[in-house]
Order: sequence, then C-alpha cells, then structure tokens
Amino acid sequence: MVDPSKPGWTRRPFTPWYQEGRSWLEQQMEQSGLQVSTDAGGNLIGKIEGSKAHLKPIMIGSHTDTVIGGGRFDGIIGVIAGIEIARRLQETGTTLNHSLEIVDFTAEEPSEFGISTIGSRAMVGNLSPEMLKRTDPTGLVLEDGIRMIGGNPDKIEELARRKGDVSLYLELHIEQGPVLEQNKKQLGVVTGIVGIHRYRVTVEGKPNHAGTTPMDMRFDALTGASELVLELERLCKESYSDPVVGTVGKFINEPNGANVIPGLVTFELEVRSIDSKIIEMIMKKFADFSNRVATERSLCITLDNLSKSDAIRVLPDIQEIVADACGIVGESQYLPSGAGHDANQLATIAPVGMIFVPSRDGRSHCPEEWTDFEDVTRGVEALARAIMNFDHS
Ligand code: HGY
Ligand code: MN
Ligand code: MN
Ligand code: MN
Repeated sequence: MVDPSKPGWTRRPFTPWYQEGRSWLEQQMEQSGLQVSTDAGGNLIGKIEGSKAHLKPIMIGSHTDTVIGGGRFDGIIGVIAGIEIARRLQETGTTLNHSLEIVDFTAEEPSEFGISTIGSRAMVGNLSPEMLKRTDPTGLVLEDGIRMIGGNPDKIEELARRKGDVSLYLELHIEQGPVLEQNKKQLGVVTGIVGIHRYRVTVEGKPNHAGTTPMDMRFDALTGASELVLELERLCKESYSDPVVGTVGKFINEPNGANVIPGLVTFELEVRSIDSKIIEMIMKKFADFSNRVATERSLCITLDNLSKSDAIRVLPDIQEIVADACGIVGESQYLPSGAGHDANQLATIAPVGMIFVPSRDGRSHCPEEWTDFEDVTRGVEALARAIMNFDHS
C-alpha cells in the first residue's frame, strides 16, 4: 500500500495508497474487537468500552501517512501497537476501567497544504477554517481531502475534544535518532517534544539573460535566497540554553534555466526546539536579516508563517508511569523528542506520554529506516504495561 512511483515507502495523505491502508486498518480494528468510526477530522478511531463509564478514555495513537521516500516504521508502529493491545484485551477477556481508543491520525507529516498533524489538530480544535480552505498543488482543498476519507470538516469545531475529554494519550514511536542505539538502550521514556515553527519564504527578483546582464545589474533571487538559507544555518548553530535545529528542506527555483538569472525562489524552513521562546528569537533575527538582504539586493522577500506547534514537557507522573512500564520490559533511558508528533496537539487537552524504540543508525524519513521486530514487540509490551498501570492508578 505505497506509491510505486515514489522512492522508499511513500503513503501521502488522501492518495489511493493511503485509503487502501485505511481500509486494511479498519479490518484489523474490527477483527480485534474494536468499534470503528471516523471523526470529523477524518481520524480513524477504534474503541473498546471500559467498565467505568464515567472515566474519560485512554487514547493510543499515531499516524500511517509517510514523508515522500519514507520508511516502514515512522508512525505506523504506534497505530498497530494499539490494535495489538486491543486484540490482547479481547483474547484474554480483560475489560479496563477506562474505555480505550486507538487512533490513526490523519496526515501527521508536513503536507502539501503547508500543515502537519492535520487530524490531531482537528481533534483538539486547532485546525482553523483558513487551514481547511488551503489547496495543494493539484488544486485539492484540504476540507475535501478530509471528506474523501470519511471526515466532516463542517463539524470539526463543534465536535472537537476539549480539556479533560481524554484521560491519557500515549504514543509508541521510533526514536528517529541515534541516542538509544548509541547508549545501547532498548526503550526511551520521552521527557518532552520539540515545538516546530514552519515558514514559507518567497524571494522575488528579476529573471534576465544570463549572458548579457552585467553582474552589477542583476536582481538574482537565487543568490539572495542562498544568503538566507546560510543565515538560518548560522543562527541555529549558535549556542542556546536548549538544543535548536533549523532546516530548509523544500526549495523551488524558477524558471530554473541554465542561462536564466533566477527570478523567483520559494522555500520552506522550519526551526525546532524544546523551548518555543528560542524559536521565536531566531525567527526575529532571521526576519531582520531578510529585510537587510532585500534592501541590499533590491529583492522582494516575504515570510509567511505556515504553522506553529508548541513544545511540550511530559508531566513527571506520566514519565514515572511510562518509566516503570519500560523498566520491567527492558533497558530504558529518558530523552527528549527532536521529532514532532501528534502528541504535541493532544497535549493541549490531555496528559501525554511517549515511548521510543531504537532506530538503526539513527535513520528515519528514508528507505533505510529500520527497527528490529523484537524492539517493536518490546515497545508494545511497555505500552501495554503503561496503559494497565494508569488504568489501575
Ligand atoms: O517531522 C517530524 O518531526 C515528524 O516525523 N513528523
Ligand atoms: Mn515523520
Ligand atoms: Mn512520525
Ligand atoms: Mn507522530
């Protein structure tokens, strides 16, 4: 269930491969005794009722969409883990006090609409009407994409979950980095998750003939954009009280002809840190630098904010529940998440926790992404124990 025309494992939201994967998930959920539904944001939800109806559900979730050229573990192991836990409860005839919801969140990865964590944003009321009206390069409007997978965008605001509607959200995820493997640990107790601020930068100059235009008469959008890209790297390499990363991953040069001075460059940047104030400070410095380059090179440079997710710290008592469960199952350590997750959005309405399993060579968002199956199994075991610990607490 992946796009054969793309490298690696590619399952972009709203595509036929994504919908094929969703149908398979639905079957797996039904066979595991879950009542299946799709919410207003298009999130696929499997539910098992608990014995104490007054308790709000425990939620396990992640995502099954991938980046372009992605791997086989990012996101999907968190959804499959939830279904496996549901299957075990069914097999052993166990009923939890809390109801249990297993969620495949719509479009967690940065999408062609310029937004990530679309489904979890919708679930917590953080997907604005402006965002719903955004279109991708094929002209698909986000709200129509959500309808394609069974969502009801007109009801997102009304049906959003509010603070207190979920007792606990837990996510099992691959680490997507090198720390667990380097430290020979089998499980990660996540202490916090970075905030991510994403911007689209447009640099407009004047296309012209590369042979007849003297160097001092050019308005070259690409050389101007290059100064900005290097400045972002320089700013993010400075030292701060918490780690920072900054990336330009998407870059379009037009008209992109060998003998044409570039007239228009559009690129997307993101800055991440566990401290959102550091991100804001870096973006202020970057905007000031952009203004200077615009003046010096007579270019028109615009910065448009695409999305902001807030950094979160996992509550100590949730860390303890997760650490106790991990400690029984294997060698674990505490670590922050440099990747963003649906947990960033759920943290706005509920206590959240995450468990990591190791990524071979720290690789992710590429076909080489790999986690040994016994590590995945260990992660499911730890997640199951954390759920039971919380359910009985
Ligand atoms: O980009 C991320 O941090 C995550 O993999 N969505
Ligand atoms: Mn990812
Ligand atoms: Mn992910
Ligand atoms: Mn995630």
